[in-house]
Amino acid sequence: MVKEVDKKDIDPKRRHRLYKYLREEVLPTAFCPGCGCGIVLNCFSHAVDELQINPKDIIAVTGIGCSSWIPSPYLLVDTLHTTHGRPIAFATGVKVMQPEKIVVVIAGDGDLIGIGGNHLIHAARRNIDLKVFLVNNLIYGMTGGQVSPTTPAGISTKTSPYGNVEPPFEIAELVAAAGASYVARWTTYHVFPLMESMQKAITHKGFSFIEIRSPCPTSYGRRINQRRGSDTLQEYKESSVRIKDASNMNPDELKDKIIIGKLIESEKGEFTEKLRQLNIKIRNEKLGRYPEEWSIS
Ligand SMILES: Cc1ncc(C[n+]2csc(CCOP(=O)(O)OP(=O)(O)O)c2C)c(N)n1
Ligand SMILES: [Mg+2]
Repeated sequence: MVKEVDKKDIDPKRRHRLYKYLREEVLPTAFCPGCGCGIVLNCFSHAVDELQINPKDIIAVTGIGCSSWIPSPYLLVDTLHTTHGRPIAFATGVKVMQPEKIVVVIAGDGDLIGIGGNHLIHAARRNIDLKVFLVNNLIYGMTGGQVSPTTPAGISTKTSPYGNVEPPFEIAELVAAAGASYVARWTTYHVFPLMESMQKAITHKGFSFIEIRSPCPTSYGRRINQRRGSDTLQEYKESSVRIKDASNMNPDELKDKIIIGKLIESEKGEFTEKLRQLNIKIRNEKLGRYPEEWSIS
């Protein structure tokens, strides 16, 4: 039998440095064996640690789904566990009221692209400074495996038992086209590039979006003969193509490939910044009507 170690007995100097970003009282995580959510949590914690960010400066917003558990309850930052499909709407409100905070959204494909798809594309269009990490496991994982907007055509799921007849969204391309200023796609196999991309997203000013392809052996993998998370990681290893190599390949060669890397990185006006500038302009133009102490700079 493994002896339980009382956490109070551990020498603080020997404790892993990432513990300070995690809510220890709820560890270990509730994720299934082979789930990619733990890898995303690990990469995000490393990214924050590498950037030496004070966790108090982060507000993490999430919806409903297995991937929504990554920030809430596991991250030791201020978290807002909202309703299914609504994290970007809540995060927009948070960012408008607290523009100095790093506002992060971590949620799933069902949440951000299915029910929440409208919020996603409009937030990208506004280029609001949110850091959105989409955990794309190609399925509604938490609710038992219903078809999602990223489920590939032909796949049999709970709600498409004879095969999915819908084509999936190429979500990173869609978000880039909608106006986001940083967009990348990685998988949970590519942990170091993913971590560096998260650092980039965190420091970039504007709507930053990373599609993270992530295994769900429980609700999706078993449908495609990937019963272990490592089977899916093997697929990511074999099927991923760097974006610069993909540009020299034809559509047949790119069939069933995962194109990884940075799709877009550009500088353009950010929503809350523009809003603030406008507020200053209007308030100062009308200053005569207000007491001096109300003026803002
Ligand atoms: C308004 C509403 N509709 C449906 C649900 C049921 N529901 C909870 S999680 C979920 C899907 C989660 O899928 P995804 O966002 O991809 O997250 P995953 O579990 O795959 O990480 C659904 C449909 C809900 N909670 N609220
Ligand atoms: Mg999902």
